[in-house]
Amino acid sequence: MLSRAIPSNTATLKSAKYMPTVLGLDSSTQSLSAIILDTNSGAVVAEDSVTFGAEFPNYRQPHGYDESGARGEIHANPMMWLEALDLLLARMVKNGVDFSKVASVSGSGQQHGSVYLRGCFGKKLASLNASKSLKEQLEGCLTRQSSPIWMDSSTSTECAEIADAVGGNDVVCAKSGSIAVERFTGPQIRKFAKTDPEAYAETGIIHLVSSYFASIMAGRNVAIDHGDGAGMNLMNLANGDWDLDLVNATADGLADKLPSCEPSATKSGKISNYFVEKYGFSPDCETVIWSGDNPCSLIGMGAWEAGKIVISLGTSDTLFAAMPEPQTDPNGFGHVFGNPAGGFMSLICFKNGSLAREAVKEQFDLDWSAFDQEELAKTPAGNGGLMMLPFYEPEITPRLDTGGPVFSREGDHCAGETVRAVLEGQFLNMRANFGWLGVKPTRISLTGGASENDGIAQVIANVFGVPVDRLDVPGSATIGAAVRAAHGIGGDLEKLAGQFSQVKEGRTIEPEVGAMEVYEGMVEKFEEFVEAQG
Ligand code: ADP
Ligand code: XUL
Repeated sequence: MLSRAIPSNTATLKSAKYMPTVLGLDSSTQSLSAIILDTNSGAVVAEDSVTFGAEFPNYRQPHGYDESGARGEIHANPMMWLEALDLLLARMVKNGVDFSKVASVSGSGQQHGSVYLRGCFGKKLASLNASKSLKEQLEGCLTRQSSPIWMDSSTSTECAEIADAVGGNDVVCAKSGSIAVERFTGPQIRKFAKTDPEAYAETGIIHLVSSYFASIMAGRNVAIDHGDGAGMNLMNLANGDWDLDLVNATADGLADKLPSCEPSATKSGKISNYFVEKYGFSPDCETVIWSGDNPCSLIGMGAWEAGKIVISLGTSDTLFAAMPEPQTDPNGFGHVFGNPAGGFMSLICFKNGSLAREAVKEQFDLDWSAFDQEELAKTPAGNGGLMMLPFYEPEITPRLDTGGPVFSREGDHCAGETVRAVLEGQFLNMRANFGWLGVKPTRISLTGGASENDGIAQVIANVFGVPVDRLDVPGSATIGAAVRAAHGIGGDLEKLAGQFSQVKEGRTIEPEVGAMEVYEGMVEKFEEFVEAQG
């Protein structure tokens, strides 16, 4: 059984001196972003972002990852991420950003992705030379040249093996908060250990995307936090530490290759001298361990206490909320992660998020404004009975590979119908899969790149039948990372949320009465449609 064991960092909170300017970094699927917040005035001091596909065409990964691998393998290049970090910070300095004022830095990483490094990684980090690049100096540390990321679905065999070894998926779920899941790090590690045992044996430490970056910022190996650690099928939620049954069922010798697991507000020491010398950070700048993008978003949306439901429309779409009591999804699709403020959060991930919407946008050669203002607007709520299973890629929730989108009616569907069908399919699917949280939302907070789109926000408001609030600044994971940097050195979360997690005036979308009724009647039909394909 799960218990309420994951602690917050209240000791640090009371003792630390409050410092005003903080930096949040966010290494997401497609980009690396930075935001500097002044926690005295509530101002956003600076923001910048590097998009992997556009800025590093030499890696030939237009969306930031390589999907040419066999049977659902999707990997990214951990050296591209380092090039992005050097580029981003250098560009910010060139644009006049003064990093010497930053008192603390933390970050957010796409969840589940893993980086495999030699034992010398920690030593290398401690002696980085500011006149060389991170890539030049750290490339030799990799024992695996690429990192499996959250989109990878190639480990069904390993999931079954891990579950069998510990007594079934019920046991995996009760211990870790999720059944064994293809994209989670444990099954990915097992596959690596099986397919390349020599490289696995040479691996001294395995980091998540979050702890990899956090280690680089701190100049030493640092911990994985409870938010991101819970996405590995390796951490025991009841005590916030590695679960040795799961670890031993995953791969031989794994316990010695994992960093420690700590509360999210843990400080990880002063910033590495590399960043002091190269980008002008103060040698007194503190670092705070990083978390996953969804736990960071929970903080950035001011939703760390139970009551708010957040929908994030990024590369994946996710629905999450702080949990009053930890409970797991009986269907095995949803997850329980550590809440960076202490306790737990739920998370449901839908793989067919922005990339499915982009596929429709590209199919009809639209821009985002035409997508909703022209095409969506042409069709009525309910699309005249036309439904779509919007699973352009094999879906995670529900676990279903339909080999592409499936319409409930055959024939040619025009742009307006297809735009509406993909959106209604996505949000009816969300509605059909969030019941296990036991929360009846009265409002929804919306974030992520696509939350800017009024038409998409309107469909969500109508499908869920509640108002949808959008924040002043769209990058909630990046803000959450910066807020966590402040929290780690004693900042007050309530005050920070008051400053940075406010709904922008005029940005709330109210549900439309007629449309709400149409969707109320469609949820069951949609569920039957899914069932018929399963
Ligand atoms: P991630 O953090 O996963 O990289 P983001 O939250 O930054 O993703 O969102 C990026 C996505 O947002 C892009 O892939 C794009 O499809 C989508 N997006 C950006 N602007 C719009 C818009 N106006 N309407 C719909 N989608 C948009
Ligand atoms: C969550 C998930 C994705 C990634 C990338 O479980 O797989 O949301 O965190 O954003």
